[in-house]
Amino acid sequence: NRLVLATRNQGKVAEIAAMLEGVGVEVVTAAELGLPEVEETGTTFEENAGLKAESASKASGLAVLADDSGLSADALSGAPGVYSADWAGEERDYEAAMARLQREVEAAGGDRGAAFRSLLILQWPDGRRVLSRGEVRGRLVFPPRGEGGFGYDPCFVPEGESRTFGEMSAEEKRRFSHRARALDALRAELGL
Ligand code: ITT
Repeated sequence: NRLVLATRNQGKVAEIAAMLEGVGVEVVTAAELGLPEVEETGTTFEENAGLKAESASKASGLAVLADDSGLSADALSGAPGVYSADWAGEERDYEAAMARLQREVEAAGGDRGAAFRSLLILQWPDGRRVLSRGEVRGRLVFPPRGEGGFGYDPCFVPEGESRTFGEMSAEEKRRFSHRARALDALRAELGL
């Protein structure tokens, strides 16, 4: 009962593996299996999650779970969105990405509204797919705060909170997160 996490992002791996504890699947990662990296040429979360799911499925012959996600700023009409990882560049420099976000949001009038979104695709070896989405609204804070989580977590405060995702424990982030909501929706869909 193995499930491949079709991601190279260790932050996603940690969160998804923790959320799947007790579900009765053995989680293996794309890196552990030496699966090829995928070029994310899509322009939507759905397309990119589909590319990752298809590639890992073909290469492993196992059931796979892919996540495509990102942070969308209201002031920037949804950017960086699908391009959230691109903003961090090859070096995965999220301090630079958050500094750019602050500059662009301020230049665009300063609206701090934002949302994290996650799109999950579970794909079986026969090609069958189930797709689910999760979202959390909140606001951007600068300078970023906290060492927890990954990516843009230090500059995002979910609605109803005063701390950033970066200032929360993994368990606390999970109470709000787009990824937890998408995975809950997926489990509901599957009756798990
Ligand atoms: P894989 O494609 O291998 O899964 P990736 O990091 O490139 O890894 P994406 O293409 O989906 O993943 O890019 C999503 C980016 O959005 C990710 O790199 C983070 O910067 C950001 N992001 C998504 N979920 C996040 C979260 O829970 N906390 C902080 N940042 C997040």
